[in-house]
Amino acid sequence: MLLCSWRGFTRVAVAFTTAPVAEPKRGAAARLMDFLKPRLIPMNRRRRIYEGKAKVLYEGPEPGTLIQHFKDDATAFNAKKHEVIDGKGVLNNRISEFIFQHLNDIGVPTHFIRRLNMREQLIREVEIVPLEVVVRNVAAGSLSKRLGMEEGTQLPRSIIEFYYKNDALDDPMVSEEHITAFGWASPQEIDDIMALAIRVNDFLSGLFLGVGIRLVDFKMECGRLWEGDLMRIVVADEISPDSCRLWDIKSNDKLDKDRFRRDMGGLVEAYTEVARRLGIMQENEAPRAGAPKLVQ
Ligand code: AIR
Ligand code: ASP
Repeated sequence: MLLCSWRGFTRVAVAFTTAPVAEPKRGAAARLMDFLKPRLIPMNRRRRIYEGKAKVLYEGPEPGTLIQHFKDDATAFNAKKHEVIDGKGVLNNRISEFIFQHLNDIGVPTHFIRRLNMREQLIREVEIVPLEVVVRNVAAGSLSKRLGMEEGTQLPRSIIEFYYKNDALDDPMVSEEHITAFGWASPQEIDDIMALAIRVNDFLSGLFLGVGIRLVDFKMECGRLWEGDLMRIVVADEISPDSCRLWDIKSNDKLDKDRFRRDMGGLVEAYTEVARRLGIMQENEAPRAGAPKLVQ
């Protein structure tokens, strides 16, 4: 939709510039082209749509778009633990961009359009399904706790779980029965969500395995994207070391948010390592002591 209207704009613009316009009044052509100029809207003038624990959503430049801004805030246990970790937002923006762009490229629909700058990306506005969809390949975290299974145990097959997004309730685990009975998603939508979750898991597992990382588990969120009267379920939010468990294949070193949850330290170094292995950060971009700071 958006891209179409942009293409439309481009066509209009070309028509204005190439048509043999008879002596336009001075300045008129320039004014007609005004909409093509990037407009810099100061942060404090933007309309804030939603502020979450690690991200802010602002109104986008076109109807149906939003700007997703990655903050440096790290929270765990539903914000009972909170810290600001310099540089985390920049890393998550880049890593999530990389993953969502690849998902788009292999035909997995997502809300992602493009990255705008070090902390922000342009996304399609969707209606978020109030579920956290967790896919697990290896036992860890809450599954290990709940079922008394040692962390690191390979699961017999990938397991999909649903949690109801509600901080006050600590995101309780729910079944398909709860989801359909309370109208959070329809049976057809649950099927679509599970199909997406399996494709994302296959893609991510391979991607990370290729760079020596085991995808233990991850969380994703889905949204309803409306295109006229048609609606489809797309992958939304972010996929980053904040929302995945990533272990080094050889050493089992944790390269994810468990470093923060478990007070292990070295979070930015771990996220930087993930970005470096994926080929996102150029060698000369690696944070160095005393180096100039990345854009805030
Ligand atoms: N997750 C769940 N809620 C928020 C996040 N980020 C992710 C965790 C982990 C997976 O979901 O980062 O990758 C499973 O989490 P848990 O705590 O249920 O074991
Ligand atoms: N992101 C959630 C929180 O901020 C849960 C977690 O990651 O542990 O509490």
